[in-house]
Amino acid sequence: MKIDQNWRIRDFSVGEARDLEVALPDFPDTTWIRAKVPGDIHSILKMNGVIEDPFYGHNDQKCRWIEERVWWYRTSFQWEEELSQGEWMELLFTGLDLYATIYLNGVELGRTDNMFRSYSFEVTRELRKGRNWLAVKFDPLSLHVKEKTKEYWSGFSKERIWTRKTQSQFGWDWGPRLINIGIIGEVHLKKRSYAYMDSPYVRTLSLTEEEASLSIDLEVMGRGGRPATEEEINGMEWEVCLSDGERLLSRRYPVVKGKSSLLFQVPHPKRWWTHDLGEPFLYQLAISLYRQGEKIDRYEQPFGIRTLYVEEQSEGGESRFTFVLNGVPLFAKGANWVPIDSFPASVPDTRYRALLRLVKEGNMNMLRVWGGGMYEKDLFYEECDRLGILVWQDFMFACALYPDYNREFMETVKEEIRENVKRLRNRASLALWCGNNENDWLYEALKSNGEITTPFYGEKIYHELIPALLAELDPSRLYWPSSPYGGNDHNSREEGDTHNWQVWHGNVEPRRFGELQRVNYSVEGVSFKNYAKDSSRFVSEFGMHASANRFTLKQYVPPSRLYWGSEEMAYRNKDLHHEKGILLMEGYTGVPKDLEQYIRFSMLTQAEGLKYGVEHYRRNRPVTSGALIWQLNDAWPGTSWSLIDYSFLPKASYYYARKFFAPVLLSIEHRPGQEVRLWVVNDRREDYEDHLEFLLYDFHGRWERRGEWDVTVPPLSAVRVASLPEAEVLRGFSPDKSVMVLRSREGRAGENRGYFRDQKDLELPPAHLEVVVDERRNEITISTDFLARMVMVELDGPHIVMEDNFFDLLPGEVKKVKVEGRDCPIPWKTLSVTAMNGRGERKMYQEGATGEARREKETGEKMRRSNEEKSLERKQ
Ligand code: BMA
Repeated sequence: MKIDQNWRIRDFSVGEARDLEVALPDFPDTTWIRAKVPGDIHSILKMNGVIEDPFYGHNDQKCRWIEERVWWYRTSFQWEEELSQGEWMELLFTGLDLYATIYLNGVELGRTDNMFRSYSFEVTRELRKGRNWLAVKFDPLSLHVKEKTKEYWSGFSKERIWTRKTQSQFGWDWGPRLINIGIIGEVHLKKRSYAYMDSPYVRTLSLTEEEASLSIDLEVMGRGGRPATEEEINGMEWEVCLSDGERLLSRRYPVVKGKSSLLFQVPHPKRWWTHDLGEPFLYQLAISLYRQGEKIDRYEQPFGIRTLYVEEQSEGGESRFTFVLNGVPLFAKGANWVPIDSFPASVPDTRYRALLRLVKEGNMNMLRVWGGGMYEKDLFYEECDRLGILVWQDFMFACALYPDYNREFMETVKEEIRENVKRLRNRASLALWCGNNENDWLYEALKSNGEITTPFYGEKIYHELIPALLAELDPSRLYWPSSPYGGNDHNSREEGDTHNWQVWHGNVEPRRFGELQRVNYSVEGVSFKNYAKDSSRFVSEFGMHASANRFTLKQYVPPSRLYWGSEEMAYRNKDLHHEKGILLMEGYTGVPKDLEQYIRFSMLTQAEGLKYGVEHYRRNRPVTSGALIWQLNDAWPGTSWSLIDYSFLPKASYYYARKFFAPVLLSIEHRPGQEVRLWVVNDRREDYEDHLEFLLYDFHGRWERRGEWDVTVPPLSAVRVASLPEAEVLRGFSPDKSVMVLRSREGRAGENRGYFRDQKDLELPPAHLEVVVDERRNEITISTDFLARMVMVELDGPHIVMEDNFFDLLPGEVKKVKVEGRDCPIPWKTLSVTAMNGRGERKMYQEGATGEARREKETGEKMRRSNEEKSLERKQ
């Protein structure tokens, strides 16, 4: 029975109420605020109009009082069951954030201190026939951490290290401090009968075309959460069923020991693949426990049959970090996942599904669940299994030293790890366990800089506790102590995984153990061109900022403060040293002068920068085997490294990612003055055969072909097709007025384009766009006279996804774009289509749903045109 109805909340100041009174059944609560469970206090208060939207303006600061209060939840429920012999009742909380005390009918059941754990209590005697009252009290965090040591290294906040909750809630470099409080998971009243099974562990031991062999580890538990006795298991049976929708395999096994390991054979198995390599096929697995013919417990979950390991050394003995799925060494393409919202417990499931759908559509095959967030909800892993997306799973420790000398802390951490490993280990998508985010790397670097003088607190967690627990609970996956890790220093490009923060943060790389960690804040120091020097084995973080979309900014920034350079815009950017972003743009687009330019310049720099990096990394396969962008999403409407903003409007970089992460990539490698190299990267399992052509266009439409090649590219490889001297490619074209085009003649792979110069040095002519809108087919057709750079289609709505956006149009090119409103009907009236070098657009509406044919006049010098566009025009 789920207890999710009639919850109410109320706050008190510390010491104001007597706990045992508030917990009593007859304590008056009818005037309390109605509450959603699961959920969180902020969202409940917002829903009830008590606080304004914390994301609007500086409202987050206005809600700081919430974390200083004592919050009570109360509900009552009816319970009428008769218990038979061998039966008992348990009350289960799957998520409490954070310091909670639980009362049933006025009796204190226990206290909690870890939001990453679930808590269950036997309540057989405390339950009453009829109405029962449940109350949960949450203390302010400060009560529990006030007296704790806070003098050693912990990024962003000192108190967070003592609290086992999402660390980024204390404020991070991409989000504000918003401390969640509340019943964040489900509450269940559960009947148990004689015994139950403790999280079965199922894995693929061996896999061939003919047969898969699964091992299933099972444990029977008795009342009180202790292993069942021999007497209790006497006469019990396991039943394992595996169904592929048509075929049902089923076997029964007697329970001979409390802990058993079964083998289960699957003839002609269908494999689970990532979506880019095959079908993520899932069987339905059901395991039941029988006692004297009667089913007493059941576990059910989709299950993917696959093998997966990380190859750390090539056959030739070179260091590698390559995920090998069903024998296929893959290139991991994806991003880092941060909590979906500052208030994740209140986010509807549909939002998770929508974001993960964008991940798949963005051609990503791996996500890293980053260690400053949370072990995600089951739904997240369920979707990753279903969609064929691998998960790099961090344990939740980030950018700090953790008090591993404290016994209570270590005990709760141990339980947290035990529980989450058991919860997630059967997921086909789960690829790797990682001890923490950046703790090993930054500890050593900051110690060498003299900023840290203490021992490496937390070391025992990642280097002793976790590996020992995993050896027992999940030996099937690689455990990687930290990210980045491996080599000299921990962020070494010669081994393991790396975070490339040379770009953006200006870190001077490479560095060795003991050396100073230096930064270079200059155009060259932070430039994305530095990616070209990076031969990492696996890059698990790299990225740069871009503005959120205009619609998102308008939703959350008060109109009077919506301009470039406003204090409010700066407030949205939580990173230190805002000049880094300016330097990055300065090198590529030039420094923005207004909001319009900031949106365009930052988005273009991010998109082109990530393209530059990812194409480089992919061309470097097999030495480099993974590129995970920092970061996929935003937990609030801020300015950050994200590809997709808080309104689920993709930035330019997301649309670029669809192309630069495509399984077959045609790539142009070029640095000014150097030869032009043409590549094909084939991440598929089959040969790629094609006829490629390489063309040069000037911005006004003249074009010439520079070469044609028949290519056969072996599976899982990067091949250089041609190297051409720059002068030979240019022949009569000017480098600041032309663009290279590499395309498949049959259209078998996405076309790629490359400029000879950075954006700021291009001589773009004023282009005129023609836009035809077909509302009935949700499609727009855009064409241009001259090269149109960064054509941006905007509509005033959340979660509008296009077939393509932020693209360049060649002179004379006509492009159709499908538009999808995934949350709302498409607000066509707000449509705007502009190019970076646009000199006005003409829109024509085909007969729309209204039945009217409309035609808009030439908009001419549009208000929204940026100064940049004007100055570019003047140059012509
Ligand atoms: C890495 C991440 C995060 C951070 C990001 C951007 O350090 O692990 O901690 O948000 O870089 O600075």
